[in-house]
Amino acid sequence: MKLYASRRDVAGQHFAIVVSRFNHPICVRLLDGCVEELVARGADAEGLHVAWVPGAFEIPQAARSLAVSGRYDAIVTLGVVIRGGTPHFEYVCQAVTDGVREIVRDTDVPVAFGLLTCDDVDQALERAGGEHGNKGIEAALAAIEMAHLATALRRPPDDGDRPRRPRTQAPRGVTRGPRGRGRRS
Ligand code: INI
Repeated sequence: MKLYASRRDVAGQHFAIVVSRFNHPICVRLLDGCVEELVARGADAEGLHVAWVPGAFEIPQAARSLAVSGRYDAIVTLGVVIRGGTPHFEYVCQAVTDGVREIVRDTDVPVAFGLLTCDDVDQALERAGGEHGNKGIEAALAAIEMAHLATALRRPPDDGDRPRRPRTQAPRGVTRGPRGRGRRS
């Protein structure tokens, strides 16, 4: 049996973080938790690249640009959406979720989903360093683990004489970079 080991140490990988400015005080807590975790696990603080965006809706656009640059082993997305009295909440949450999922599908670059979707500010604070932990830390850990796994899965071990299946084609508009990453053609 071949086991792809889970690794939670940073070993020379490069990470970018996209963080939303909307609900800024809570987003800063997520960002602090994320950066502290990456550094505690071996990342060079100077090597972490952080892109602020106005609101959560803008997260996928920035994350996609970073992913297709081919410079990062994983992207972390951080933001806070708080339910109001209109359906706006649902539209923003859906757009971010769909957008992040599409980046992963199109580029194969891991994107950790650190978006809080809460009914009120208290719920968000509880998940940004409060009694329910810090989702920025969880997103950092997911990014590290998936960066290792994605690298390992791009070069699976040779399993003897078992015939290889043809590689699936990249989606239209995306070509594989030298390290197997998605790049826009
Ligand atoms: N953006 C957020 O990140 N969180 C929110 O709670 C939020 N609410 O509630 O409106 C929010 N809206 C802004 C949105 O993300 C875009 O920045 C804006 O629509 C401009 O495109």
